[in-house]
Amino acid sequence: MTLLYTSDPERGRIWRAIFAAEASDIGFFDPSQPHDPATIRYLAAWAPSAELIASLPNLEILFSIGAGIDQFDMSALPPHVRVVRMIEPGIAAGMVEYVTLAVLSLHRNLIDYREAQKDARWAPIKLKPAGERRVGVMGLGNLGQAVLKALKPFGFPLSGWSRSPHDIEGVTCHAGETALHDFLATCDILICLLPLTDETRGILCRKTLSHLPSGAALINAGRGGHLVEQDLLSLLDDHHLSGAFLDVTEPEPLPADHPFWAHPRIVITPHVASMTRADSAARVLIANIRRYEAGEAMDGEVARNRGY
Ligand code: NDP
Ligand code: OXD
Repeated sequence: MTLLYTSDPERGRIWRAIFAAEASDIGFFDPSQPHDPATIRYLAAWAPSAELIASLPNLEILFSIGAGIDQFDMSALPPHVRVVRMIEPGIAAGMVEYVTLAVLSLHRNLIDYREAQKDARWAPIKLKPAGERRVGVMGLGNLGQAVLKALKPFGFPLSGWSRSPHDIEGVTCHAGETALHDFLATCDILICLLPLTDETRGILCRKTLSHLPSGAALINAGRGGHLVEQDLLSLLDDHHLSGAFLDVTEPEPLPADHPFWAHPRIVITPHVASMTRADSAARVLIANIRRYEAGEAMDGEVARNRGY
């Protein structure tokens, strides 16, 4: 059993130590170490090149270092290779913090106060109770559900939208394309936590965002490819939308001359909503390799034909 690890060296050092202490039967290599490519059965990577994939004739599983797998070039991956995304508590904890920060900032008018401060303007805005601010999450997976659970105690009316039906206590759940417009009509704050697939690329566009109530705000922590940038700019400029928190853009990094940087109603963060935590992720990976070796289902295995 041999794993090749090709992501950042700092995490690699932590992983190597955990593998040595807790799973010494699994060989742990990085590309700088001499190794026979034919012995590699598992690859842990963020965006492996087609050349690297082609050089591993006995690859069985590609493990993503992160929650997303849209960065993989699936056309370079032989059909029998299984793909597993990362589900570990550090990613969910980071996302919960980021989305809570963004929802509370929007709910408490932080964008307006940031603007007022620039002009030394003392301009209080009447408080709106949380019970009157409807929050909706696109994507009811691992992260969407963690975020909804964290938002519940504030008292926001909560809703969610996913591909297949879900039943989550305290959340009005909608499913499928035909339910999208009804869902959007109930979101004063819309949070995107979808994976990027052929079906979801460009989903945050004028056609869909126009169904949000007037004055609604957007939080995109999914992928930059979900958003049609020009549509967001024109909906903000028309005052149909009141603000946006964007953690993800396309491309990344966002070019220095991009209009998002200077827009007074947009808050940009550089894809930092959450980060894979090295220690917990190493243990999740070891557990998944053990499950696979035992013929059991792996946590986070992706349906390759579905794209997530
Ligand atoms: P999951 O796979 O657990 O959940 C995905 C959810 O999206 C599911 O509820 C799924 O529906 C829903 N979905 C997928 N396709 C559609 C569709 N066509 N229409 C409606 N709903 C759809 O993913 P995670 O929660 O773990 O992660 C979500 C995404 O968050 C990642 O793919 C990544 O892009 C992003 N991310 C961003 C980070 C950041 O730092 N900004 C960090 C980590 C992740 P169903 O339940 O019916 O299958
Ligand atoms: C991830 C990410 O997918 O950091 O984990 O975006």
